[in-house]
Amino acid sequence: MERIYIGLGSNLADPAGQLRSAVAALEQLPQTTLAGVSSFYQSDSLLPGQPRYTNAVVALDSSLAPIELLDALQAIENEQGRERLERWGPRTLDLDILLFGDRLIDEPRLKVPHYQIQERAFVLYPLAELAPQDLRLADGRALSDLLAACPFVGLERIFQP
Ligand code: A4P
Ligand code: MG
Repeated sequence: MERIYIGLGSNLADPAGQLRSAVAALEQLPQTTLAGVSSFYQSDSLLPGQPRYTNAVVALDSSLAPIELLDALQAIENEQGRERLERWGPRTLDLDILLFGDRLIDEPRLKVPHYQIQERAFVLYPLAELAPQDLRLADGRALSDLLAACPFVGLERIFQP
């Protein structure tokens, strides 16, 4: 079993409902137990002209291999109506593998830790609700240092599920 953190995001078709459906789907994954769900947060899109996002982080304990998990996440995205019209386009559901145990993964389909974690308050703050305070990423960076360098700006905590 490895501890995995998944970032959830949606900015279409009832985002909070999309996130709740995704949590229910993650709970059903084989060889996997749900270990925690963060609060939900709203923030403006990184790209102008898109609806605001709702984001959250989920902790899983799983014995799935990383690519098996990625396949399962993409199946959940597709089941929830994700259409890949353009990269970075608005989406009903985005599921990103943020951290996977203490693995560093650099494959064409999968990079872990997820890129730009350090710039994204909507990832770091929900992650910090679930992770141990002394968490280090597989590349050695301390979560506490990333948080200290990424102000809680523009984030609105909407509720605790
Ligand atoms: N991929 C590589 N590494 C990973 C990983 N660790 N987890 C590959 C998941 N997938 C990974 O992703 C493209 C490809 O990345 C996948 O096929 C997979 O093999 P995608 O989900 O199809 O495309 P995308 O979501 O458009 O790209 P990406 O890079 O995930 O977009 P971002 O960076 O997530 O940006 N503003 C706010 N406030 N909140 C947001 O959540 N999200 C975005 C999307 C922009 N602005 C936002 C938010
Ligand atoms: Mg994605």
